[in-house]
Amino acid sequence: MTLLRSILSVFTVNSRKYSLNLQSKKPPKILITGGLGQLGVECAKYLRGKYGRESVILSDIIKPTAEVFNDGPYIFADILDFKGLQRIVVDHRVDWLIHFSALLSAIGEQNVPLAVRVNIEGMHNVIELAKQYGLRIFVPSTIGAFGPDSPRNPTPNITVQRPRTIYGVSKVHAELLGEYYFHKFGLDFRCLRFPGVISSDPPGGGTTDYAIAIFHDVIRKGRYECYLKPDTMLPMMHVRDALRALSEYLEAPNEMLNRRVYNVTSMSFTPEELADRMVKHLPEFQITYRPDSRQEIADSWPQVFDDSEARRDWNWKPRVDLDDLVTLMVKEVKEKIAANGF
Ligand code: VAH
Repeated sequence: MTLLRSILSVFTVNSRKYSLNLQSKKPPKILITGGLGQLGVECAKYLRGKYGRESVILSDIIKPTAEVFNDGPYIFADILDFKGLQRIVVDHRVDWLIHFSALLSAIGEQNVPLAVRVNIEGMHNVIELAKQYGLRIFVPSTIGAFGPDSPRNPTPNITVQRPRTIYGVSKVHAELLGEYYFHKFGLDFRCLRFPGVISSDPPGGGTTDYAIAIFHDVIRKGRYECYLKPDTMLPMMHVRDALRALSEYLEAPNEMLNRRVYNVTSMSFTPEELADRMVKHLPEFQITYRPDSRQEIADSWPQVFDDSEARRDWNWKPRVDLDDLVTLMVKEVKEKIAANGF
């Protein structure tokens, strides 16, 4: 037993033991799909920090930058090509799958047939793949999985879900399909409903993206025109909390999980509140408001997210509050603009 205890002690990260199946002594081999979306690159960096550079394979159908390519294993993977996915799982002996491929809320509304193919057919492929190869599979869901009939403040983990975007519909489908495969086949399906995730990488077709674009525009141009009304409250989270939530949830022993889909959040704020906090760091800037079609989407979403079940079951706890988020974003966006000039 002492040998096992010493091996297990090697893997203590951030005072958490990650749940190893006792057979294998190696860290899990992780495949990330949709790797060049908002979360992929940062997620790969974070998990490589825990499991080693070669343990995390980033994939997408787009050519990566040299920086991303040199950061660790990167391969082509089309989630609409089931045979290709099977080959990757076999050739790379994948254990865990993190499925980030999806068209987000605003861009999905502009191309519904593509959103159906990528978000729904893609989900069919990865869930069947995970079942066939006994993978642990993580699929992100969203506040967007709720609609105008759902209680908005707070929005509990279990309540009516009638979303009004194809993105939301596809994510409710993913949640229900994952839970079905868990109950029917014992598949280790895990899903977190994220609020708007705030990272320094430019946004990608969402409705909460104003909270990222505002930093890029204000730092570059000293002004920002917001497409949501000043008092539009939405749940939000800094990417550091999002990746820690994902990782802690993926490591949680099955016996801790009473659900397979959990709300998680860090805070809720409005564009006005965000701008007020930014003034401390960026004195001279102008914000104007010109709501567009995304206002209707935001008005159908939760204002405050209830993540009490995640806190109860696997000890989720956010660490980055609004002031930290603004400080981190000002620093990181300035660095990105200085480095890339964009
Ligand atoms: C979007 N950022 O706005 C995404 C997310 C929580 C919102 O799903 O579509």
